[in-house]
Amino acid sequence: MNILNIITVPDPLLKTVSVPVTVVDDELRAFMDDMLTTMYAAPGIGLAAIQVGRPIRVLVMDIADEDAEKKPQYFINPEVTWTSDELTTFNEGCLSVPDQYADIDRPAECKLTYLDYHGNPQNVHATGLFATCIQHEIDHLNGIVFIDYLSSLKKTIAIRKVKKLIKED
Ligand code: GNR
Ligand code: NI
Repeated sequence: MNILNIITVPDPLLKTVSVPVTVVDDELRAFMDDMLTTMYAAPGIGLAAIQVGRPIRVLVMDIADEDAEKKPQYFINPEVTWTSDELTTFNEGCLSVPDQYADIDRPAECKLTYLDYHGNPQNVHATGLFATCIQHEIDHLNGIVFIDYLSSLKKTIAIRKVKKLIKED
């Protein structure tokens, strides 16, 4: 299990449109396990492969309560097949935009197809925090970070704060 380096804005890699996975093998599973270890260590509730510099359509998530049992979830090549008209607002954060938060509107529910840890096709109807988080992660696969939804002024301020934070480390 390795903790990988999480890249932060304004790293141009975060704008990459990630490519679909063609083979689900032990190498990919080992990488997804490292992603999960990295996410738990951060700590975060989701992580897309591009956030650790690898442009493939893979994400991991665990939205279980901190004190509850861990519930790791792996999504390979996720595709949104339906979104609700109803929106919901969530105060989002991102490991690639450390310490910055903003209210973001997204469809309250969505359905998706994906491949699981073993490469088997699955589908799921996501609601609540699951729906918000998976849409945030799928945005990463498409080169989108939540601050892209903010005004250019708010986005510039957020990036400046992250740069300052990184420099002080
Ligand atoms: O840890 C995270 N928390 C979070 C909170 C609200 C909405 C989305 C997220 S995902 C984020 C981890 C991350 O950056 N994933 O890409
Ligand atoms: Ni994020």
